[in-house]
Amino acid sequence: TKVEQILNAKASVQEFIQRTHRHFIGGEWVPAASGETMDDIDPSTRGVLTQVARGDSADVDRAVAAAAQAFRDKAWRHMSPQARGVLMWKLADLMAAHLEELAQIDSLDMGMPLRQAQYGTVPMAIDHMRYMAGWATKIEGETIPVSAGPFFNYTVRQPVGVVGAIIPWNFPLLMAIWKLGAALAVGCTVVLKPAEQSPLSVLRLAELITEAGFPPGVINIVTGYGPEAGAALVAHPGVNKIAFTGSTEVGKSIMRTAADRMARVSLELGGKSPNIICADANLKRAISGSMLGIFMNQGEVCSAGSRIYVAREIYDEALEQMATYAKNMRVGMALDAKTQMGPVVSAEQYERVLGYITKGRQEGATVIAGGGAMPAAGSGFFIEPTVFAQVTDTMTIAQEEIFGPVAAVMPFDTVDEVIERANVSAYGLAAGVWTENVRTAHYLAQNLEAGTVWVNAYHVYDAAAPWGGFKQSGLGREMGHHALELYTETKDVWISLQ
Ligand code: TXE
Repeated sequence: TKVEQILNAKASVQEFIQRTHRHFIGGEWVPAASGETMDDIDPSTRGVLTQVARGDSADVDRAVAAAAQAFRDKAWRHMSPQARGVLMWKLADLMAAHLEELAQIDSLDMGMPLRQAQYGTVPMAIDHMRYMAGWATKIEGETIPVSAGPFFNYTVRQPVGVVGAIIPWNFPLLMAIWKLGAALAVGCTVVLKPAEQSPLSVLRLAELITEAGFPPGVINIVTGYGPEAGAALVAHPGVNKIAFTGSTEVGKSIMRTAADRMARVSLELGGKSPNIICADANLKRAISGSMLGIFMNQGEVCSAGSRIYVAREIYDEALEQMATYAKNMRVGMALDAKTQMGPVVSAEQYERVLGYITKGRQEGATVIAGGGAMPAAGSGFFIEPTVFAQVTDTMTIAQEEIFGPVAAVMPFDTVDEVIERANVSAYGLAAGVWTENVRTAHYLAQNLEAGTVWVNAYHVYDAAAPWGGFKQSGLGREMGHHALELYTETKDVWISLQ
């Protein structure tokens, strides 16, 4: 079955995947200093797709040195903002020319349904690169009318330096571009560590980076495990800023390590996002939107709407429609164009999600759809789209991030009550609201503790709109012009006029 799924890929993808994969450092492809490699698994089949270099601190040292040198080198430092923007746009064009290939690689590597990769996430990555390319020429300072005396006072915004970017496996290419876009626009250089589960699209991106003509060392990629390559990057004194997307637990440890040298940190962490369906909602839209909210990308989305609160008067009807929706989803091989939901990413994630389903049952919730593994879909890590009813706020499945296709559905009585229950969570990434009443919509949007609130929609994103979490969902905002703040230092200059 391993061979079957790869054989469905484009010839160029098959050829790429079967190559020897190395680190990309200083514009060169180099093996791990230790000579070690690690297996990369296809979650749709559990077969080994290929091997990639297993990096450690020796490789990170080399990559940071290359990035530091590129940061000082005039090829990058003196490149005009416009030329930087043109290079970024060129990279976006190359990504667009290879869109289908990049989509297939992510799909094979982490189980994302091909149609989602091809029409959703890869196009979003291209849009993001183009949006950020436009910012390269617009990193402006201010002139400030100071009262301290006859001075001319102005600010300049300078790149923070070498960025260590660590990304997760759920949207491999897109997460890489979210970090690279803003960092390159302002003139930083980057060492990027992709997740060990899904490093391939980023390695293909490195080839396009070379083709676009970026100076060597501006972007470096070290593959490897989190506690080895990732931790070495976080601890490296040459890294000025760490941009991380991943679990809250690792995010906290990164912040602790970074504190020692005051490295800049931005964090995009977990969530347990509430999605609230009011009695006056357009139920048809609310159900399909909410099911997309939890099942998109197998629920492996930081902003998954995993706590669904439904007004009590429509609770039973909503449950019935959710169950029907979940049971009708096409779960299958990621690369199959008909697949709506693929496998979860790894054996570890598979066990973790199934463990939460068992826990939900044990704690007294009722499964109304799915509820277990799905071997019928294939030999990979397939889990049924699962909906739990009779969930209470204190149950584990209502509190912890499952990061899988599992919805916890709870009734509510009043808007103020649901706000309080929604906000009890330690997380605060996103929230959904379904109502036809404009006052209710604004009232909920104002009062929910979340970095993003969607009204009568879920999972909509745009390069221009800021993204990030309240509370333990993170620190800082990616996307939009807000992201530029994460990669610049503001310098204030005083010129005496006498
Ligand atoms: O995340 P990790 P995992 C959540 C989700 C999931 C859980 C575990 O709930 O079930 O986290 O997933 C690197 N120093 N999210 O274990 O470990 C790692 O190599 C430096 C939510 O995959 O946080 C990878 O590149 N780096 C999330 C990245 O961190 C380290 C997306 C993320 O892996 C490291 C992913 C260390 N000590 C998981 N340890 C979201 N916000 O979307 C690991 N890494």
